[in-house]
Amino acid sequence: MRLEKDEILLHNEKIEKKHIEKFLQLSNRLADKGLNVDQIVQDLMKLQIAIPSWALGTGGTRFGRFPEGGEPRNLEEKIEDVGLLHALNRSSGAISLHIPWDIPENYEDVIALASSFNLKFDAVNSNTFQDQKNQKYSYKFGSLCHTDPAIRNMAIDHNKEVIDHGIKLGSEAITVWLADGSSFPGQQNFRKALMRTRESLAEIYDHLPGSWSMFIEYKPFEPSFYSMVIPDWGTSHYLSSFLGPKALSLVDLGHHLPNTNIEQVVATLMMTGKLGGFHFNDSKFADDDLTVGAIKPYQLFLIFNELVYGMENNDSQNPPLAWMIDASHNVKDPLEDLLQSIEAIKIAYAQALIVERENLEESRETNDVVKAQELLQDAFRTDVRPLVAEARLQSMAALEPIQLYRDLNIRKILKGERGLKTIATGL
Ligand code: LRH
Ligand code: MN
Repeated sequence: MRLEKDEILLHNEKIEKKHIEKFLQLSNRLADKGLNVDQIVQDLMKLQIAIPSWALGTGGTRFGRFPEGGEPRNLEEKIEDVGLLHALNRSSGAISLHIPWDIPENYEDVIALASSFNLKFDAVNSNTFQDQKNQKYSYKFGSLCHTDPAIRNMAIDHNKEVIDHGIKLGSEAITVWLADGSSFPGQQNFRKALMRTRESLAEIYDHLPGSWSMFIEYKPFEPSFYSMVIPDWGTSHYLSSFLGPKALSLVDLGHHLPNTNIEQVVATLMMTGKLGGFHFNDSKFADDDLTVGAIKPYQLFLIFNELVYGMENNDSQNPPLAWMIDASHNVKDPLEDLLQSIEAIKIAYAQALIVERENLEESRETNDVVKAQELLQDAFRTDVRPLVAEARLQSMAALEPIQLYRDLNIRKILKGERGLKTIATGL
């Protein structure tokens, strides 16, 4: 399904007047504080978030899965759905593929289809956490860390194949997340497992084209429940520092133990030039992959506060970041869930962009703790949605994407086209 420009223009015309009132009111307040509202809107328009190809259907848990209906049946329909999101918010200009769930049958056609929706291909993801049909060996006891060199080589070859798929698609990064670890004390030699993983990653690193990056994604547990070979940012940082400048750490917000200060992890990775990018989501307990900003919006703001500080030339040696969502939808329409997640990311970015940075640094240097918090929370408590909406309006997107998605009955149309029982590949 393809959205026509006039459907968006018609939608905006109906609500533009109300939007302009709110936007002007907020802009005047921010301008009084010496903030450059035009620049903020430009920055918001520029931020493009990649959509995971594995999160366009309804996910499930081991207890059950409740298909939404109208789910994409193949890569082409997944690209159409991301194209739909991008037409609605002009903020989802890329798709991140997972191999082998999304191996293109015809690269030209897939690239042409994606560019017809103004979409690029962001990082490609390898998968050595499942055994594929007719696979020679099993990854049951790991992949890049496996005690058997034949299985390590199989996993290394898979990652090289994923890079080759990405090269044909115009992608410039591979994300390596390993389920490798142990579920019982004594099961694994931690040192040997990490060393074998380091050596395996080095072989994959040597296969990277000049302009490519390798994102090393860490996770404290699941599906291994006693230890993971790459459990935290420190281990990811050790590996990316050992491997070389193309290796960077990927921060999946759901991959932290409760109460971890993720904004400090982000600051440290960025200050050391090793922050590659994000898998945005939210969680209450574990790797819940919930809608971004649904549970801990203040933490998301504090993370963007560190990112804006870093991007304002304080951490200039850190390469441009990869912005991606990694979510799984159990009870929401996947497309509405993704629209909400992108809105939450843009809101956190806008709040961070209106922080009075000089005053904040001055209050920090003078240990005026109360003033520092007041300045941060003034930004967090400012309703910046008119800024985010204005960025959409100037990008020819919908002022209220979810409202338009519903007014056009898009899910009903997709169910009509694809049926109620279709299940998209992915989680
Ligand atoms: C692991 C993870 C990883 C993906 C997978 C779909 O939990 O976050 O990024 O490969 O989810
Ligand atoms: Mn992830």
